[in-house]
Amino acid sequence: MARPERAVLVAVEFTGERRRQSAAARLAKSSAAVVARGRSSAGTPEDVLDDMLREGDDPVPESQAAERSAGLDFEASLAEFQELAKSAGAEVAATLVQRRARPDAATLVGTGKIEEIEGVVASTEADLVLFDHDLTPSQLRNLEASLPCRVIDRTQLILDIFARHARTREGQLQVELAQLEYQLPRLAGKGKAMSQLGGGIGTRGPGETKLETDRRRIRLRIDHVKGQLESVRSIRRQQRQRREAVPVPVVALVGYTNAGKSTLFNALTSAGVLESERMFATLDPKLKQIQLPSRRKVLLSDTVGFIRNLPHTLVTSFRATLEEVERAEVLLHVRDASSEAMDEQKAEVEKVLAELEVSGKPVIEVLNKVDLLGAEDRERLRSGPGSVTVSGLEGTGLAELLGAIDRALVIDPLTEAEFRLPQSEGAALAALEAGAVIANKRFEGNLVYLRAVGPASLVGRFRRFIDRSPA
Ligand SMILES: Nc1nc2c(ncn2[C@@H]2O[C@H](COP(=O)(O)OP(=O)(O)OP(=O)(O)O)[C@@H](O)[C@H]2O)c(=O)[nH]1
Ligand SMILES: [Mg+2]
Repeated sequence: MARPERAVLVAVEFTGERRRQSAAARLAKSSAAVVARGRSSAGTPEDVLDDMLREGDDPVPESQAAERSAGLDFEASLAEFQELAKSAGAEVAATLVQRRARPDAATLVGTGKIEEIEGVVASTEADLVLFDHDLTPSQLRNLEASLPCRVIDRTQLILDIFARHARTREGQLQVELAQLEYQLPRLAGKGKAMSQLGGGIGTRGPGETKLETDRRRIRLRIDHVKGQLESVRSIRRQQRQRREAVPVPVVALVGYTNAGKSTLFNALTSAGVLESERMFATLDPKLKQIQLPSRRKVLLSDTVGFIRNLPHTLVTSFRATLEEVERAEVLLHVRDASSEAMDEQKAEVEKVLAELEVSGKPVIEVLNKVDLLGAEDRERLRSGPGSVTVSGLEGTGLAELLGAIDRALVIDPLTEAEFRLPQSEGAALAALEAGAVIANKRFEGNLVYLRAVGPASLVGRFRRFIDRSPA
């Protein structure tokens, strides 16, 4: 096996951005105030935000607790970045941190930091430098010019992990499309260099540079991939229509990457979906039918995990993969209850759900990995309303979770009816027994009496056998 690539990680924290973020959070909390102030000064919320930041050096001094929690957030995101790098197959040679008020427009980090990175790259013989931040095309170009190895930003890193994990044709095409669209504006620097090197007269049209042919090639490829995606999707739409001929509600597992969605999916279905300690193990949606305690059937859908600062291009390219989320009747928000960044992760997931415009759907919070918690923490979580505590790994709390799904499903509600059918109606009897919970079954002559609690659609299908005679 080839030696894993050695990477120098560069994490950046812009204290100015943090202040801006916390000001934005305060704004969001008092949206009424935003509207009022925004109107009076005829400004957008952005203007108001700028006002708030201009008001003084530190308009609202951060309390010590907030400082600490910001520090904790940074620690957690640093650990997450290292996990991302490992998930991409890199070996972490060193991790550098840069804190400054705001990004350098030309190189993101300062000149001194670049020299430091260069030194560390040389001494560790690293193959690449990973930035935990997005780089503009010109920042990428400038950094590549001053560093002796490849430079990769956060979006590219996540795209790379996605590329490793895409299994279906559609998933692979979506990743390729996102990669091409990422590359297009970043061709400039390399293209220019190449256009000076190559001078192939006659190989291109008059006045056309290498850069332009590269761009054209990428655009052509983008069109080609889009066309292929369209045909893959139309096949999937047909499959779905066939499936929807017998409508079964979809219950989608959503959550932060590594929260344990696939493990829970497998525990609920024993389907053998890949579980992995690597991030973004699941890229392609998996669907499997399960039966709830009420005997109603639902399709459980495992989906791609979300992450902090999920690149926007990915949200749009993966919209199709998240179609199951959009169609779902109920969402299971799987959360890693053992993570220190639990609340931050929840906020990130809710942000993506809002982008997918599915915030209105019923959500069951599934607090997973409780096996890793002490008795006290477990007790504290248990008392929370609207949530279920489980361990996907140990298979605890699953019955409770299935019951909660049953209660949350509003389509095809449960109804109860007394039936009286001839014993010769074997098919009807079998269908009721398979799809409903049966009680008080007794035989009288060639008749069967029973009480069934089941989905309205099933009970309605056999309403001709409902016993309306007084008991
Ligand atoms: N201790 C413990 N570990 C768990 C539990 N559930 C999942 N894990 C572990 O957490 C890691 C991630 O689990 P996955 O099921 O792959 O997580 P996922 O949410 O599907 O992740 P992505 O597909 O990458 O978004 C694996 O190492 C699992 O073994 C649990 O209940 N308890
Ligand atoms: Mg998964």
